[in-house]
Amino acid sequence: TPRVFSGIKPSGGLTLGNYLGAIKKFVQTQDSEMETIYCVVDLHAVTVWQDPADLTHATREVAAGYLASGLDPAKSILFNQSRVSGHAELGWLFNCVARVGWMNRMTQFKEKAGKNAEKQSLGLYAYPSLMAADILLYHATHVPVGEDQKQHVELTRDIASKFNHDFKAEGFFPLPEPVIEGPATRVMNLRDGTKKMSKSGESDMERINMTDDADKIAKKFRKARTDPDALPDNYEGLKDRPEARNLVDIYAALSDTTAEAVITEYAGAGWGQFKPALADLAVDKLAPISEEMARLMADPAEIDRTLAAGADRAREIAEPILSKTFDIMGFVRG
Ligand code: AQP
Repeated sequence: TPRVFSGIKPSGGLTLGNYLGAIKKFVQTQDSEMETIYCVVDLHAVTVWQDPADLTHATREVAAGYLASGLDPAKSILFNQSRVSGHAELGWLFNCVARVGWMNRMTQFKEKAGKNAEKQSLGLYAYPSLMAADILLYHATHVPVGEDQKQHVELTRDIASKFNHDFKAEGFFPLPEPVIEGPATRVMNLRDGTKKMSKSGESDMERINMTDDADKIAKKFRKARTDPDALPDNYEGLKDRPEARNLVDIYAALSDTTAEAVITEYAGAGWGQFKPALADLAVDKLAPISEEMARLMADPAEIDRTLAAGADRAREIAEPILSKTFDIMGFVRG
């Protein structure tokens, strides 16, 4: 059966990018035929410094974000990565399958490391190999992600096929497909339309957090960078206007329509009209979720129980696959 795996790092508060690019799609997928496994990938978060108390808080907050957005632990498996030791174990085996040259081509590492590659953790560099383990530990076939993760899913396919080939285990690891659909596969930074919106971006004004209140959301959209022109009458007209296009894409994703339909509705509108409409829409969609997140966060023990129960179910799927992997490679385990 097709199986879906995806995850979110607890490296800060959830953003509108995480919501539209990931969580919203995860929730839609849980009602399909596919088996769905969603993870709070805490082992990935520590590839950059995390204050321990912040990691604890963010782990629960990401879990609360999933649940408040409609993820149902009865339909999907929801857990945090570090509770299932198979991720780290398979991650190590994949470090020995993946090549240094492959890692050198990963654009996310280059973007995150900037000129300071030498000072980054070894974990940040090897991150895509652990991500491959996250997916393949469950023999997942579909990986819903934002555009920024496409290259890592492609690397996962490379690792799977090299493993299958090297160990003469054709077909053992499936070659998973990235699922990148809809109008908000890459939500951009509100202050610079050429950069993606990130949890850990420098300024809070560049992102909408899922926990922002109505005033903050309105203020951030009001101050969002745009150009002086009105909205064009077709989507093509936004081609060289990254900030404007981003706001239109966000509007489309929030209202479950296409960017073309939004343009048709707002053709010729100025920002004084469009931005408040966008802010109202965002508040409308996010307020019930952030209220529910706050309610869930008031009982951290309950969140922890949900994650523990999900981890038990995840382990049941992972253990035979990991065990078979060790066998294929010739490890003595009996
Ligand atoms: N701006 C975005 N637009 C669309 N999708 C996005 N995602 C993240 N940002 C956007 C998607 O959210 C999922 C979880 O991402 P992640 O938290 O594991 O890692 P990330 O992509 O590195 O997210 P951030 O917010 O940028 O975190 P930091 O700043 O800590 O590195 C993925 O499916 C991702 O595509």
